[in-house]
Amino acid sequence: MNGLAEILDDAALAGRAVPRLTDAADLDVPAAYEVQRAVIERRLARGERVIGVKMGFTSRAKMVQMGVDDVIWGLLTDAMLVESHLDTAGLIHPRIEPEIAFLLERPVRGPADAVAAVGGVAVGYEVLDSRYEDFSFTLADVIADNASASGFGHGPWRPLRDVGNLGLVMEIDGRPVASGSSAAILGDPLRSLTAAARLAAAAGVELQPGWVVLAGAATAAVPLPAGAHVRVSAAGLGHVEVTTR
Ligand code: OOG
Ligand code: MG
Repeated sequence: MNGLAEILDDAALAGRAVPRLTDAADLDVPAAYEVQRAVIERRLARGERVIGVKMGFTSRAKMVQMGVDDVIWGLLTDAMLVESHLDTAGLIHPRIEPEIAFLLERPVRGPADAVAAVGGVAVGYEVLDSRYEDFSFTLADVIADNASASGFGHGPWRPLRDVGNLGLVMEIDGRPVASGSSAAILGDPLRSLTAAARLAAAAGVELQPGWVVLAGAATAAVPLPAGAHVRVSAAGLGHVEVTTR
């Protein structure tokens, strides 16, 4: 697992794509999550901290775009949190997608704890940067690659409210590039939060107070160029912006 994790981690550090692991190795889903964990361990060894989890393929739009049809999860570290500017120079082929984010204010030991643990909800975005050539992978490949996680940001935290059907719009340089409804995320992003709690519990991970949970994109991701201004808004949650260079 460590050799495979090293391939992916080096690819991320160098900003250079690698062939899919499954082209050369037999990798099933449990083994892929072991590789993912080893990738995270390498980040932790460099001083990063886990600050949340992300869900992937919780909407049909994403499943169809990437040709994968299982919900997956990955881990977010503090180094992935984007404030208002992102340098894309070190990235391979970044994409951006709108997200709904939850902030936990209590530990979550299992799905039954999840909703009561939420301290806030926000509109967010995720920057994906698959470490694989052509952004192409199997389910096991993308799990090993920490679900393509690269960066994320969120708008102001709001008290939890019904987020089951919020209009989401993502604009680049003032032009709408993706729009949809939060209902596309498993029918309600709260279901994705509960699923995150279930997957984490099964993996022996306790979600911590202060952690962020990204529920998954409601729309397909779009290429993120340098020198762009991106704005993602969700009805009732305000907006979040990021400028790339
Ligand atoms: C994998 C990550 C999927 C989401 O929100 O569905 C994801 C990818 O599309 O490269 O983050
Ligand atoms: Mg995502």
